[in-house]
Amino acid sequence: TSRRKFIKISALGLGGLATTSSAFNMFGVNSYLDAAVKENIAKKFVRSATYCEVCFWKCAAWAYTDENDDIKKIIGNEDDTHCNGRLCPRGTGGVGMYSDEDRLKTPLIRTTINGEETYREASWEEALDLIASKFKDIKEKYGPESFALLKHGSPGSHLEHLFKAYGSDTIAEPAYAQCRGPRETGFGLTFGSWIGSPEPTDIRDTKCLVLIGSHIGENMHNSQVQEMSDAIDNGATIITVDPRFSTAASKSKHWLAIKPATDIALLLSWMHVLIEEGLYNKDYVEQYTFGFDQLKEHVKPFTPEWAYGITTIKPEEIRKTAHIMAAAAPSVIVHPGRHVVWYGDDSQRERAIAILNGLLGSWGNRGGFYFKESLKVPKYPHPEYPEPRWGWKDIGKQYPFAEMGITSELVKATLPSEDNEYPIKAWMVAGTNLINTLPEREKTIEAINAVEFLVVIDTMPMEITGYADVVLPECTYLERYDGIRSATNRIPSIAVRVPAVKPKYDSKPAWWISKQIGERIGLGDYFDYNDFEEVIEWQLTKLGTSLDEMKKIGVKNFERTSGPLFLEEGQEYEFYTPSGKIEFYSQQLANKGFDPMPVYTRHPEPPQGFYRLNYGRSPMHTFSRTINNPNLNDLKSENTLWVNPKVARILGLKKNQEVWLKNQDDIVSTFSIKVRVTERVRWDSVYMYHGFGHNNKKLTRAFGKGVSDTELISQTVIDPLMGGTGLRGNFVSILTENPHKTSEI
Ligand code: MGD
Ligand code: SF4
Repeated sequence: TSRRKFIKISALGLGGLATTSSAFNMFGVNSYLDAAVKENIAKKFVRSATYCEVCFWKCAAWAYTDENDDIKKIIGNEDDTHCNGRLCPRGTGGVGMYSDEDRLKTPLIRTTINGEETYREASWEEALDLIASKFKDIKEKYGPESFALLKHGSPGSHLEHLFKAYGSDTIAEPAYAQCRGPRETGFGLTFGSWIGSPEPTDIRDTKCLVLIGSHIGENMHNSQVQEMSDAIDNGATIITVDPRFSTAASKSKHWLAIKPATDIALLLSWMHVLIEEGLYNKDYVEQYTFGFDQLKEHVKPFTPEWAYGITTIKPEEIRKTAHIMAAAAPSVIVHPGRHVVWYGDDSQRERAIAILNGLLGSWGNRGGFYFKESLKVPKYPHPEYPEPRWGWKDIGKQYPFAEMGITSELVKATLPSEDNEYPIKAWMVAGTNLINTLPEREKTIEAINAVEFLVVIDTMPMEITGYADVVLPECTYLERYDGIRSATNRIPSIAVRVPAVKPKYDSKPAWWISKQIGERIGLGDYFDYNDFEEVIEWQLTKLGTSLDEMKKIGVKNFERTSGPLFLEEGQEYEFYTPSGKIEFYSQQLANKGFDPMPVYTRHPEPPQGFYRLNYGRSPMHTFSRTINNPNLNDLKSENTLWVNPKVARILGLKKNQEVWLKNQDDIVSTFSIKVRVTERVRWDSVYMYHGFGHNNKKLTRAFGKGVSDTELISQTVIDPLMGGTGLRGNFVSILTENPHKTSEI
C-alpha cells in the first residue's frame, strides 16, 4: 500500500510543481508541494526532523508519521539551503528504505550446515561478543592497524571513532578514490582549497555554466539542479561537453560532443584562445595568479586546429565557446564535476579546469565560485586517540597528493603477500557495497577471501553482505539519531536527524553498535554517554541552541563570520597555496616530478568490435543502494544499453532486444540488458546507468535486473598524484546469444 500512496502523493506534488519554473519541472524534481498541501499534511501527521541519506547532498527534511507510527511522507525543510523545501525524487522515495521488506532484520553469523555455508540468525549479544573477540585477536596478533574500516555515509563517522580509539587509522571510503578525490587535488593545488560538498558554485547568478562530463539533472543534487534551472530561466548560457547527449546537453546552447578521453586537449585549447586573443581577465590574473608567463608559453601550440584533430570539436566551436565564457566572465563557472575518476590523469584534468576558471576570474566572484563557510561542531569530550604505527597515509604513500584513504590501495594491502609492509587482516564494511562499487571486482573478492574476519553493517542484504562472517542490520536514517549535519554553503547551517519511528525488526543504529563494541574491548571511556541524544544535546548547547529547539526547526542557519561571499574589487587576498596565489604553474607538482602544468596524453581507444563502456547516474537512483527501494524501483527498475543507430544497424540490434556484454578481458555480464537505440550516444561508445545488475537473490526487486557496469570494469588507470582509479578505459562487445548456461546464474 505504501507504494500506491507514494505515487498518489507525488501526483499532488506534480500539481504544485506546475506553478514553479519550467526548467526545474523538466529535470523531473517532482516533489514540490504547494503550501496548502503542506499545511494539510502538517495538520494530520506528526513531523520529525531529519536529513536525507539517500544521497550525500544531505537535504534537511521532515518525516511525517501517522497515528500508527507509519511514515507517510518526507518533505524538504523550507529553511534548508540544500533543498529550499523541495526534495528530489529519490529523497521523497527515501521512505522506501524504511518500508523495504527485504531489509536485514537480525544479526547473522556465518556457519556451516551439512557442509554448506550459510547464515544463522543471532542475538546482538552473541554477534557483538564475537566481533569484540576478533577486535582483541587482531590487535594481539598483528596490532590494531591491521583491522581496516571501509565506510560511506553517516554510519562511518561513528565507526571511525571506534577505530581511532582502538588504534586503527586504516580507513577509506569510495567517495575519494572512486569519486571526488582528483578534483580536490586539482583545485587544492591551484586555489589552495578543496571543492567539497555541496560545491561552492554560484550557479543561480551565473551567466555561463560549462559542464564537462558532469550531467547535472541526471546527477540529481538538489539545490544545484534548482539553481541550474533558475540560471536557465534567467538566460544563462549552458555549454555541455559530453560525448553523450545528456539531459544537461539538451538544455544547453552548445553541446560539444567530444570524443571520449580528450577533454584536456579542449581545455588547453580554450586557454590558448583566451590568452592569445587577450580575452582572459587581465586585472584578476595580474593580482591573484602565479605562473601566467609559463602558462602562456605552455599553451601556445594548443590551437583550436590542434584540438580539433584530437577532440573532433570544430575549431570555430572552440573559439565561439571561449568567447562566450570570456564575455560572461567573471560570472562564469567551469564546473569541477563530481564523479571525476575517468582516465587516470584526472587530477591534471581538474587542474586544467581550475586554471581555466583562474583565467576567467571566476573564483571569488558573483556567478562564479563563492567563498564557502561551515560551522565547526564541537567534539564531544573523549580521551586522546592512540597513535597508530601506520595507517591509510602509509598505505597510499606512493601517491604524494592523496589526502584521504584510498580504498583500492587498502584492497591491495589485504591481498596475501610476503613483503607487504602494511598487512591488513580484517575488515569492517559499513554503508558501502564494495562489490558493486570498487573496480576490478576479482581483486576485491580475493582480498575478502584473504581476510581473517569480515563484518558488514548495512541496512540491506547487498552483494557485500553475502561475503561477511557477521552481518549487523543497521536501522535506516529514519529510525535513528545521527551526527549533526554541518556542511559548507553560502551561509553556515546545522541540521539534526531525529528518529521518526522506532527501528523496525531487530535493527540498531551505528552509534549504538560502535559503543557496544567499544565497551566490550575496554574503550568505554570513549563512549561516555548512555544515548547519542546526549552527545547531540551537548553539542547543540555549545552551538547556542538545544535539541528541543532543533526538533522544532530541523535546520538552523547562522550568519557568516569569515567575511563576504565574494572578493571586493581589488581586494587583497591570500590563497592557501605556497605562493599565496592561484597557481597556474605548480612548483609543488614539479618538485615531485609531475607536470607543473596539465598536458594532454592519448588514451587507448576501443579495439575493433568493441565500444567504450560509458556510464552515469539515473535521476531516480543513487549508486546501487536504491535499486531495491520499492518506491524508486517502481520509477526505474532496470538499466538499458544506449546504442547508436549506426551500431545497431551494423550489429542488427533492435529496440528492447536482450543482449549480454563481454569486456576486453573476456568478462561477460552476469545478466542481460535491453537495447535502447538512440542518437544520444556516439558510435564509439555505449552507455548505461550505474548501480543495476544486482546478483543477491535476497534483493527481490533488484536481482537480475540489468547489467552492473562495475563488473565490466576490470582495468583501471591509477592517478599518480592521488591514487584515484580511472574507470572509463574499459571496452565491451555486444553478444546477442546468451553466453551462460542457465545453471550458471
Ligand atoms: P552503494 O552501492 O549505493 O554505493 O559507493 P557506495 O557507497 O558503496 O552502496 C551503499 C551501501 O550502503 C548499500 O549496501 C546500502 O544498502 C548501504 N546503506 C544505505 N544506507 C545505509 C545506512 O544508513 N546504514 C548502513 N550501515 N548502510 C546503509 C559509492 C561510490 O561508488 C561513489 S561515491 C562513487 S562516485 C563511484 N561511482 C561509481 C560509478 O558511477 N560507476 C562505477 N562503476 N563505480 C562507481 N563506484 C563509486
Ligand atoms: Fe536526498 Fe535528493 Fe537531497 Fe540527495 S539530493 S539528499 S537524495 S533529497
